[in-house]
Amino acid sequence: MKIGMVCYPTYGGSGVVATELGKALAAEGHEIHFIAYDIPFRLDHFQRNVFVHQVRPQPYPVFDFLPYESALTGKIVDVAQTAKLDLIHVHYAIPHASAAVLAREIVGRKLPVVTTLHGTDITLVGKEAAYEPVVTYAINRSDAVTAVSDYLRRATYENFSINREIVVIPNFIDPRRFRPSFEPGAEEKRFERRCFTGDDPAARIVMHVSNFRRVKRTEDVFDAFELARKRMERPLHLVLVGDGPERGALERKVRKHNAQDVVHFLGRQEAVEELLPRADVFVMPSETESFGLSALEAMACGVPVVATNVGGLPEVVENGKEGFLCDVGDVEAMADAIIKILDCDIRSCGYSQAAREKALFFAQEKIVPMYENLYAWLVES
Ligand code: GMT
Repeated sequence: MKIGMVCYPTYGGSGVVATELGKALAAEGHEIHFIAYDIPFRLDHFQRNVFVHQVRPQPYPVFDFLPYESALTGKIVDVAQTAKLDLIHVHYAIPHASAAVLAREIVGRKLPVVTTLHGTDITLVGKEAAYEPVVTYAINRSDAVTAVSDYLRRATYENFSINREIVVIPNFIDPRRFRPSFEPGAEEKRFERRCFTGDDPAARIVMHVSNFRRVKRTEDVFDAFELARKRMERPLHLVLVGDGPERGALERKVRKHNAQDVVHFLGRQEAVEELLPRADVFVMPSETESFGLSALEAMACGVPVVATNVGGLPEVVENGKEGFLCDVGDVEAMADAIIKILDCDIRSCGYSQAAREKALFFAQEKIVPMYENLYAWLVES
């Protein structure tokens, strides 16, 4: 099949899912055409059957704002005609879904549009009065709509006037790429951790990966870490991966608490699968999270998760099994959960094993065929 994959190329879960899905489908022999304003950030190697088409809105003196949606629509039309696309799959409703629906009208032939809802396109920004009618229209006029969790599916029906079916296809990981590094012995993990912890074998690492938007509540990561650090005998380090609007404020807070020696800001990193296995616990204190892909990636690396009891996170993490779920903002409970996880022996600890086993339910080879079946049904029907 020839598939147009429309996504954000930035550091964020929807772009990651689109890119990993495109790569997996290309490996199966499908021809994948990514359409985005830049190279998707996880598309870091050449791969057969993968093509990239950049959207470049042209400036003009009357434009205060560049008409990105028109440029995107034009690009989808162009790629659909040139590459003879069978189907368009858009990730994140705004503005991708409406652009694809309009492109389908312009192309004027059968060209099914699949829209995958990811999170704030429904739960935050999509609900804004300025966008809501367009999001509703685009969802209702897509040929198929998927949501990454049952929570997001329900939230879409609650917040929009939707008159069609929404199918849940959860996010996925490649279990061969995201895997624990501490099996069979703990030595390797200890060695890999040294760049953060020095030579102390008792030291432990708390990790957080995000795009540092307000919704991620990154200050809570530090507050929970500090509380846990003060109560624990062993040295504790916090490794923060990613960048975004809240990073500056957090850096200032870390300096104010004089914690620079134990808090490591790595900034944006491509190969998170090399970092996650070095962690002992992953913290995701988000205000809302439709799924929590980075928590799943951590779990696949055998890292237990402390997260908030919101959105789709309970569909990924079962409280007390693969980690703990706490109320939003309850940093005391998060610190208790961090301590509970770190106090148990890393090899015999059930949390790590449970985390890896749960992540295997979301293995690429189980989830990607769900999209393939949906595509085949749309193209053949
Ligand atoms: O919706 C967003 O905030 C953006 C989006 C992204 O591109 O990062 O994140 C969402 O999609 C991810 C992939 O499906 C999910 O794992 C995240 O939970 C979700 N983010 C939120 O709901 C805040």
